[in-house]
Amino acid sequence: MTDFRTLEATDPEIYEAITAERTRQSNQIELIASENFVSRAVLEATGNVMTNKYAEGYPGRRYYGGCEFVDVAERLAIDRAKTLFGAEHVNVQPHSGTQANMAVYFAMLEPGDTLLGMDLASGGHLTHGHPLSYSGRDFDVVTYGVDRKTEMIDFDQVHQLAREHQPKLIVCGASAYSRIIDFEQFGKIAKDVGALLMADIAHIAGLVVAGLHPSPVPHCDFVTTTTHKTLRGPRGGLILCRQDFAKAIDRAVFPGIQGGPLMHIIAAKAVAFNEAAGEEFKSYQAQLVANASAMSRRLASQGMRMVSGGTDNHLFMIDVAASAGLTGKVAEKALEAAGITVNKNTIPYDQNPPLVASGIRIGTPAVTSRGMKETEMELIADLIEQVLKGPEDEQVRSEVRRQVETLCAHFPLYDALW
Ligand code: DSN
Repeated sequence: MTDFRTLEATDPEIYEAITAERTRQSNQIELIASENFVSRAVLEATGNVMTNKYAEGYPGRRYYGGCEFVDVAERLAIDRAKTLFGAEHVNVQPHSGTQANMAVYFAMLEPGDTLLGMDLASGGHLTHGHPLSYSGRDFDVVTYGVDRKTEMIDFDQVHQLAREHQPKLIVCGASAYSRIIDFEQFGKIAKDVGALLMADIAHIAGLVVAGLHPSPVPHCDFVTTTTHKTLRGPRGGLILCRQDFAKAIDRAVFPGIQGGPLMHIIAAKAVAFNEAAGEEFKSYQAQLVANASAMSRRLASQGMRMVSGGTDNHLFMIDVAASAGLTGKVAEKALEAAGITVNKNTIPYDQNPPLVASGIRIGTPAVTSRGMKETEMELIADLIEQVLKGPEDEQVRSEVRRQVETLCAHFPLYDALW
């Protein structure tokens, strides 16, 4: 029987965990480049009765009755995403970025086909062919990296590898790369070797929508993204493709790799796409780029080594080994203890394994969503510098923690909701 008591009454343990997580998000500085804080409207749309509905299939072609209203939500999500990205075809059902990438591979590749992707240590993603991911298990993977000196994509290397290995699919896009990605150049290489081209813009989707990063859409056969990073929607994935591939992609998502779509999440994606079409979203994206630039410049001026020398987008990487004689693991822990959340990250040509790493990755989508600007970025940079210079110093940690809490109190988060 349906229990209409509140979550607090029915499951105090989970209620407590959620409340504690809200407090954690409110009281710390969130600098994980792939995280963000959604709007109240997106949050509301993620928790609604559409979670009850089975809707295998696509709008107007479902395997279940009673889909008229979820059809409205999915059609809105599709139409809004098409307009937002200027895409010919859109599939809004992937549960995550990993599933979005899997669907493209499932649609286009056979086991043993060659895939050319960016390697993880240089800033790529697990699903771009890493041996521990499905993408590295089923395909013959060749990887490109970055130039040792500039730490930027080396297009001569990409072209040479593409000519030599004749991949069926080239994957561009990254998870830890702070520079503009030249999708046009990738498009030329793919054309030259007769390869399909997929861009994974999970990190930069918001910048692309706002015109702050060149769009991959005119140059790629497929574009995948998550919806929860700079795009500021619910957790989930999205595929854009040329009309020629529409059927293959839709079939690959369902019934290929997924069953029933998460209709409440699709409704929330539609809300986020609507928000992303507005002018306010453009200024938000401009501010988050300005914030990343301000924070990285301040840290560089304090002697920190930035991978590739800086940033063009929402994130940057600090080489903490060269800058402070630390590992990424130690830096991440010390900053966390001081109320600043980042993630350790391998840097190009890293000597340390991923769980230790020589770098930390820093991004500004979440702090910008709270309303912070350049002045706060410089203050945060100073706090980071203090912690990295005294990672074990309890006094430094507690003083930084105090300043973090004061700063957070000036930029409240979801306070009106609970
Ligand atoms: N977890 C995402 C990121 O942090 O970039 C990638 O899957």
